Order: sequence, then C-alpha cells, then structure tokens
Amino acid sequence: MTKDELKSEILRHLAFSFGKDAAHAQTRDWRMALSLAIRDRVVTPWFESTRKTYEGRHKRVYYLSMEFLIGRLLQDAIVNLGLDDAAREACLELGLSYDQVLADEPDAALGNGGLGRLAACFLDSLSTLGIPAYGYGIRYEHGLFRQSFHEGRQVEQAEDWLSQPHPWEFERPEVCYGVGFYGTVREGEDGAHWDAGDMVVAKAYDTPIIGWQGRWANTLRLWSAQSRTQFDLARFNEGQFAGAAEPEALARTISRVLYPNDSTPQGKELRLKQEYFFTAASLADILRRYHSEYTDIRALPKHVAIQLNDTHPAIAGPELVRILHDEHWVELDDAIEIARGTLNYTNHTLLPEALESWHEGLMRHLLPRHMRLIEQIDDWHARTSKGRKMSTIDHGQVKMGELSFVLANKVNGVSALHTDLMKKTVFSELHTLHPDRILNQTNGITPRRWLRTCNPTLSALITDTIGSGWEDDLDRLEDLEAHVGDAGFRAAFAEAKHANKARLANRIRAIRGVSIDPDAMFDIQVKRIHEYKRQLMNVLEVIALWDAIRRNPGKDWTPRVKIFGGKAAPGYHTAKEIVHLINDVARVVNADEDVAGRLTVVFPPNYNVTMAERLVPAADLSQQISTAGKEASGTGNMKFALNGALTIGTLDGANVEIRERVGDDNFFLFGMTADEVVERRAVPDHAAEAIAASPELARAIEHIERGSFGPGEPDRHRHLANLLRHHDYFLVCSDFASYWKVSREVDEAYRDRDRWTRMAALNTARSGWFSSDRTIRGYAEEIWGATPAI
Ligand code: GL5
Repeated sequence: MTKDELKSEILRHLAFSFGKDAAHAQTRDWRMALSLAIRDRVVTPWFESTRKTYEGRHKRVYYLSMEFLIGRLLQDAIVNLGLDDAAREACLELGLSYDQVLADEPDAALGNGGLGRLAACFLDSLSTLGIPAYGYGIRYEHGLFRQSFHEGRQVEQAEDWLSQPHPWEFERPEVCYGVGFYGTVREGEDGAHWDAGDMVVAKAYDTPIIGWQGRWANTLRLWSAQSRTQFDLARFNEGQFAGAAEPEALARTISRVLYPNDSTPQGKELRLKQEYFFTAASLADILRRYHSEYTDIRALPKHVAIQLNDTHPAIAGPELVRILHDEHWVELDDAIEIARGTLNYTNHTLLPEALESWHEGLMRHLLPRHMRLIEQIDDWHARTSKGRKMSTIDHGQVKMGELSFVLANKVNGVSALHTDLMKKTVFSELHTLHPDRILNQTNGITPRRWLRTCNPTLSALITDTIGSGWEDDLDRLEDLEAHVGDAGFRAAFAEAKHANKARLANRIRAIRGVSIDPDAMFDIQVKRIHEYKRQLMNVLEVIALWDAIRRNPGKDWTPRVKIFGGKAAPGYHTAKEIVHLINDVARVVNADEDVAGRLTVVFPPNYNVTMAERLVPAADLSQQISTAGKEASGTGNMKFALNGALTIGTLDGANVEIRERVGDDNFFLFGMTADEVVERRAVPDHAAEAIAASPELARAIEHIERGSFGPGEPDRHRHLANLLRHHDYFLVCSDFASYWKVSREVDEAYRDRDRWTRMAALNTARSGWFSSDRTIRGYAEEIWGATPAI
C-alpha cells in the first residue's frame, strides 16, 4: 500500500465511517480513521488464515487467559504490516503529527503485569509463526486502575478505555453462550443433570492479531457478560426504574472490572464467577467449532490443545469433563482422560499466597455439578496413579494448582530455576507420581514490539549492521557480536542510546517537571510494586547514596538518575507505603542542592505498556533485584537486556539464563542464591546482624526512623523501618551490603563509557534467545503438538 493509497483510505474513513470533514476533524477522528484504514489491511490475511486452517485441518491452539495486557494496537499493526513509512508520510501530508495520532490511543490494560503481557507477546508470536490459535479472555470494561499521586500517596481511579469506541474489535452478537451458575444437580438413571439457578450470556468480541509482515492473523476473542432476560418494561412502567435495569447491571458486573490481584488472593465469589464465565464460554465455542469439523469427540486431543495461563481458567478441567460425560455420554474415566489429553497448565508463581484455592462450600454453592466432579476426579487420580486422595481438596479448600496438574497433559514453569523449584516444592508429590509431566518453557518477549517498534533508533543501527530479517529470527542478533570490536559501531550504539535517553528526558520534564541529564546513568526499576521485588531495597540504596554524597561532597560521584515505575494493588498496604516512601525520598533528594546533578529520583505515575515502551530503550541499568526463588521468571529483565541495558540482579527467575547468555562479565550479580535464602531465613536476628554489618544500611534506616522524609510527621515511614528490622521476610537487609558493593562497581564501570558500551552491545547481541518466537516454538513442539500452517 502506498502513502497516497493510505491517505485516501484515511480520508474515506474519516468521511464515511465517522462522518467528519477533514477541516473539522480532531486528533481522535484522525486516529480512528487511520486505525480503520490499517484494520482493513488486516482483514484479508485474517480470513485467509481461517480458510487455510479449515482446509489443512490443522490442529488449533487455544490460549485461555484471564489477562491480555495488549497496550496500544495501532502502531503494532502498522509495523507488522510494514506500513510505518507510508503512515508517517500520509500523516505528514495531511498536516498531522504521526506521533500525536499514535499517542491518542488508550492502552488496553486488560492485565496486571508480566502474566498478562506474556499472553500478549504469545499472541504476537503465534501469528508470526502461523500457528492456528485463539486467545480467549474477558473484555473488561475497566482495565487496570489508573494511578496518580496525591502528596506522594497512590490514588486509584477507574480506567475507562471503552469510554470511546475501540476500533480494533468486531462485535459478534451472534456468538453468544449461556453460562449457568448455582442451582441443583439431579442424579437420574441417565446420569447427572445440572439445573443452573441463574444464567448470564457471554457475547464475543473479536480482535484480529496480525503477525510479522502480515503473513498470518489469529483471533483474540474476549467475552462480555450480558443479562439473559430482556429489559423489564412492566417494572419500568410501574416506575421501578432501577429495578428494571437490575438484571442487566448484575450480569454485566462479571465483565466489569479486572481484579488487581497480582499475587494476593481475592477470595471473592465474583472472581470465581469471572473465571467460570470466560472458561465455560470459551469451551462451548471451542467445541462448537470442533463439531463443525469432526464427529468423534474422543479425537479431541488430536485436533485441539488448550493452554491454561495459570490457574485462573483451571475450572476448564471439570467443565470439559462435565460436557463430555453429561452431554456426550462419555464414560467418566474416559472423559477425564480426554480432558487431560487436551489441557495443559502453566504455573507462574510459587508465592503461597498467590496459589489459588477456593472454599469447597463456595464452589459447591456456585458450581454444584463441578464440585461433585472435582471429587470424582480426585478419586480417579487416587485410583489410577497411586496418589493419595485429597490432593485437590484439602482442609475444605479446592486447590486449583493441584487440580490443574492432575488434569493436564503437560505442566510447565516459566524459567529453568522456577521449573526446578516447582518440582522440589509446590508440586513435589505430584511430580514424583508423574515425573514426565513437568517441563520448562522459559518466557520470552516479542522483538517486534520490544525492539523494532519501541526502539527505532537501535533497530535501524541493527539493520544497517547485519541486514534485515532479524525481527522474526532474533538469533541473528549474534551477528552483531563481530562488530562489537569496531569502534565505529560502538560509537553508533552509544549514540542510539543517548538519543533515546534525551527523548525520555524531554518527556520526564514535560510530565514531572524534573530535569534529568542524558549523560547520567539511567537506572530503572519498573514492575508491580511488591515486597519480593524489593523496590524497598532500591530506595534504601537511594537514601544511602544521598547520605554518602552529602558526607563526601568532594568525591567525583558517578551521576545517576533513579527511575521507578509501578502500581501497588489497592489492598496491599505495605506496597502502597513503599510507593509513598519513594515519592517522599524523591522530593527530598531532588530538592537537595548538595546532590544536584549527581543523584535524581523520578517516579512517573501510571506505569503501563506505553510507558515501558519509552523507558526500556533509554535504560543503562536494569534493576532485577527480587529475593532469589521468588520471581518466577520476569520478562522486563529480557526487554532491558535486549535493548542494551546492563542488569544488576540476583540469581532469580530468568536472570539466571540472561546471565548465562550475556556472560558473567556483562551482568552485575549480587546477593544470595535461592538455597542460601532459605538457610539465611532460619538465622535468628538475620536483619539485626546485617544492619550491624553495613553502616550504609544502618544510616539509611535511621534516616527513615528520624523522619528525614516525613516533614512534620517523623513517624510517617516508621512502619517500613520496623518491617526491615523485625519482619524482613524478603531479606532486604541481608542482601543489602552485597547490593551496595556491586552498585558501586556499576558506578565505576559506567565511568569507562567505551567499556560500558561494549558490554551493553553484547547484551543486545546475545539476547536473541529471549524472543517469544523461541518460547512458542517450544510450546508447539513439546506441549501442543501443533505445527505452523504457513
Ligand atoms: C508472573 C511472575 O510473577 C513473573 O515472574 C513471570 O515473568 C510472569 C509471566 O510468566 O508471571 N506471575 C504473575 O502472577 N504475574 C507475573 O508477572 O503477574
């Protein structure tokens, strides 16, 4: 498509799809018109992909996920279709700023963090590889809350991405399924019948997901909840306006909000309803499609692979057994085997508080037929695998991890270390019974979004250096290694980084009013705020550094800009206190003339995918400092390394594999290993001992206790100091001395810019393995038995 063709398509949509004259069109109108002009180009490959899948009778992959953190879609589609130059020029000729048009799109924030973003990267790779696949999830009206700060405290507001039309989706009013809840089960001679007490309707909305160079497009199908009953006109006419609207409002509640529960359980009926709602609708849809092609339900595992993204869709197991047994009269044991042949489960966390379980009473009340089947599945497991009973039902709780395991063909972890720990800890008993079931698939990130689109400067240098084609063959970045010894290449690499940093500095000045120097080291920690991720340790380092600079102002300190970003779950008190402390420390440090130009702290609010796209290319140092054994994988760590940031990190999650690949010399390692963490926790007074051994840490904690960051309110952050001294479960104190020491080595290393650039470039050259294309190939070959259809 040429620029002129695109221009006339934009104008056509502006007039005929939106009824606007160019003379009166606003940025939003232009953005919508451009989106539809681009979307039109997606439709033909989309239809073609569906046709090929039916014709070739290809095995289909279904990715069930409560979260898809897709962010903005317009530029992604433009880049994948190779239309970026055409779009930029078309905008220019229409008198528009291309960047402004792109920036008008709201982020689709249908996820909390890494788990949801991983699902989005997987969709991109599935389409790029041409594997016939559907993503299934919920069309939340309100995605992850919007974060702002009031006097340093986090304030949450409802997010409302659907307050304006979403141009990427196609509403499918004809694709609707009833989803039942509550009611009773009648055991008759011909089997069990579930009479649901209540029913809502799931309506489909489809978003095409176009792969690299438009060769294939899959579908993201999201469900919206609606009432089954029609609007009650009689009640309305009686004047009961609210009552008349009630059934609709109640039903819609199910798809209204994304739960901000990253790693804390929400023991809420509504959450379980959401899980069953989207799982049941997705399975009904999968089976409808299956029946349109095949007659033998027993061959389901041959043609269909379903991936459960964490345990949120775990009820898929009992639901599939229910459909096979109650509706297709398959013997119970066979039904269970067929379900197990079809389902697979990915575990994303070992944090005990994040392992889902539901009270048996709630499960029986909401899903009586499923609760009965869960008991029978438990019996079956005990009978067929020398397993103890009660592996899935324990002390009146239904354990969704165990249930998912028992009903899965394969169970995978998301990094080598995490998979190993899964075998040794949460699933040790089940692993002994089924030693072939657990395998590892280390996470990955899509290089289209996380290098090509977010970092055009570096991408251009890469293409100039090794040629094109690396975008869907990221191992080719290895070819850069031969150029790292070339001073001209290193200068160009450093220049690209500097340009990205300058761009970020301009934005930060615009949104925070803080000036930062692009020559200083940009040291970034962005991720959900959580104690195990240890933002607290990072802010302690800020305090210690501030204190050290003030004590020794004559020293030639390496200038650093500390950038934080991330949201705290609204109910997670300590995480919100950490946010408050970071903001208070930033205020004090940035106002202190003694450290000006040497240390600056910025915490832009409302970290999201779009902000990540701006921060990642501009980072020099990536903070990946979780307590070893706690971060299942991490994916931010991969994005930073790929974009030429050096990591300061622990041996946790995928950091281990990043270090193996980029080389020990190009990674700043500190801290205890996962085994040492367990030992250390057993030491009485480990925190006191560590504080006594590190004067920097001791002074930093004393500053917090003295109220250095709570003007007029000295006790403001005392709770955090107490936590460090007396309840330091995540071993911030015990790892601090090592962190501080290595961080000073980072300062030293940054002073030798050429050496730093060499290390940064090697990070880029050696990070090709972290492409989600590699991850998806692994799933396809080792878990799904699916092959590309192109
Ligand atoms: C997570 C883990 O915490 C991350 O380490 C992991 O990278 C990600 C994707 O596998 O999954 N689990 C989780 O609930 N969220 C994650 O980011 O939100």
